[in-house]
Amino acid sequence: MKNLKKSVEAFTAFLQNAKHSIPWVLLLGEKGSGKTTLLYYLLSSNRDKVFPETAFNWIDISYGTEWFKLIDLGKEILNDERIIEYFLNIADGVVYVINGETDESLRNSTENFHKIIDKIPSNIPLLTLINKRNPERKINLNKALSFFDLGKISSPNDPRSFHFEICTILTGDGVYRAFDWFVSKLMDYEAYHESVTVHRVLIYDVNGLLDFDAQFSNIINKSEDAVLITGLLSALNSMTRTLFKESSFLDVVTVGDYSMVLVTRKEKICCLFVERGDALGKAKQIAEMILDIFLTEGENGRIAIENLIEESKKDEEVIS
Ligand SMILES: Nc1nc2c(ncn2[C@@H]2O[C@H](COP(=O)(O)OP(=O)(O)OP(=O)(O)O)[C@@H](O)[C@H]2O)c(=O)[nH]1
Ligand SMILES: [Mg+2]
Repeated sequence: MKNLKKSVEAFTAFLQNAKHSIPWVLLLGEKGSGKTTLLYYLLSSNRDKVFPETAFNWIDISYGTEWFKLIDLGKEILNDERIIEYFLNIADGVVYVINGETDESLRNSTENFHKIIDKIPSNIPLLTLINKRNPERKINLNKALSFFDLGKISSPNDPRSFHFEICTILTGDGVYRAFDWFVSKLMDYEAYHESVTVHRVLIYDVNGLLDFDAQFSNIINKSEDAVLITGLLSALNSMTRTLFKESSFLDVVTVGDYSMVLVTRKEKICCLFVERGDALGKAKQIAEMILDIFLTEGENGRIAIENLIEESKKDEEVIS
């Protein structure tokens, strides 16, 4: 029991601190409304319609060219309000599945929905699926919406991005229409645009002499380290060229938590120290832009280079 408590604590601490490289989406809705069916439908629309009973699904879903993580808490876990609140705090979006099988189930489901709506942060998108409206029990959206108190969902003082869709998850009817909206909202968040955190920039010539050094954090913070790394990279580069003939250059070296991204032009090599897992294509673009500045302005370009790196932390538009 003690061990279990410990591992739960460790897991929740991990969740709290985990970096969301893709958005995390929490599935909510009363038991039997169709959450797990939805998860499996998104995972593969051709799958057998029999789902394993699990307490907790935590699965990366690809949607077109985008990815998000879907968190499906089984019915036992969903009974615990504290757990739901906890997951609402770390979610980047919520999908609420309403059981719309009959008018009565729709009424019950919307009651539960209204109980929790205040706890769903208004700065994340909310998709509400009114499920199980099989063709023989069609309902129009206006009628379905009359069960909801829209003023509680979004108000001028506390607006939120929300969308309703009537669907039959079992056959997929309506699911893509709903997720086209939802995924585009999820991806609007700047955090999921590629960002690169540069810790240090070194520019050296092919002979291994250090020309430029700018530091943005305190990893490898001694100047002699920069000279040492420059020498090492230069040696590795000339070895690469000897081994693989003429124009081969190193481009990425990953050590520990950091990656060194190298770009070469006109006898100069720019090395960026970035976070492991950062978008490497973008890091290379930044390195090329830095080299452009350095080759035209030399040391006078330092401020332009520093501005470029600040921008790359938050805004992909600068680079693309
Ligand atoms: N008729 C109909 N049945 C559906 C539809 N979607 C799901 N179901 C059925 O509803 C039942 C419950 O679906 P689940 O996906 O397990 O529901 P859940 O929300 O994950 O339930 P818990 O995990 O118990 O909270 C299953 O038998 C599904 O086949 C639908 O669109 N139409
Ligand atoms: Mg389920």
